[in-house]
Amino acid sequence: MTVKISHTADIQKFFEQAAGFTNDQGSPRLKRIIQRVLHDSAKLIEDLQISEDEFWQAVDYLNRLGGRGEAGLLVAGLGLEHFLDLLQDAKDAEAGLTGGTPRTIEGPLYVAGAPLAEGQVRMDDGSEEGVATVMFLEGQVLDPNGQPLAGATVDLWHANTRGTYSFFDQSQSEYNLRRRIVTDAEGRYRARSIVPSGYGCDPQGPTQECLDLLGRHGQRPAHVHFFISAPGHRHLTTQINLAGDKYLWDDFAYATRDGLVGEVEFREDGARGVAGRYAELKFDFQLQKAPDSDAEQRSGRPRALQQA
Ligand code: MBD
Ligand code: FE
Repeated sequence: MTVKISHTADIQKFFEQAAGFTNDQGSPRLKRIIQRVLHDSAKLIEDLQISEDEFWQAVDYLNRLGGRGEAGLLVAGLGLEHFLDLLQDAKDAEAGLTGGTPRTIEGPLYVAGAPLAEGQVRMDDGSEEGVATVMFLEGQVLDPNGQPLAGATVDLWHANTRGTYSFFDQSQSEYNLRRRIVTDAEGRYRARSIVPSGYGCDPQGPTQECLDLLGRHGQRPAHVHFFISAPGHRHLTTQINLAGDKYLWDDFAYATRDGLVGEVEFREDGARGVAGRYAELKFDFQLQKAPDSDAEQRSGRPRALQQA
């Protein structure tokens, strides 16, 4: 027989008190959320008969997760960040806000304030020359009618050949493989960079520890992240995931979507002034009209900012 008490009036009143319902300070919104977290946690403890050992292991896990700065990684790996996209897609469909390039998750590795360039830029610091394949990444930003958007901001970031990101990988130079490009008169952005490798969770970290217990890997396909914005248009957070990658449709973070697969073409014709093999990746983005000015901005998610 399983004893259950979380539904009783006494316990509910107790958690309401713990969530601050009986005082008039603080945040009514947070009180409501915390009361729900407490109630749902108690119900889960009862329903799954969580042992004390399991409970305290979970508390310790959260300490270790935060200590390693991996909370954003875990929510991506458990599909919750992708769920937020699916929920927003459903809200958009209901509101008739459709069309344009699909959104997909930002992930936990953006850094604000990357160097700003007009039209074109080189993104890599040359430190992987001879190891990396040079990649020319270019395309147009288009409005809902397919007309080019001049003056749009393309804020892009990606990993190096080892699948790691500058700032989080302190061995890389500041803002390596991170740039903001303002589109030219034809709505074009052009970047010379390197072909990225896929990301893998730290095998020693708490996220991978959880994934191991779920029988899952922690790998992402090679990809490039984008924030695209333009006055009067809806902010777009998306990624290009690279065709041919083993993990393209087996992404631990569930970011790959139809319409977001990039075909890298490899060439060896000297046409770009690069000796030997290089890559081309062409990708256009189409924005929606912003329903209001808030929609022009990215979310208020707390993000890293490189200190000079
Ligand atoms: C990444 O590079 C990434 O894009 C996501 C979503 C999670 C972890 C690493
Ligand atoms: Fe990434």
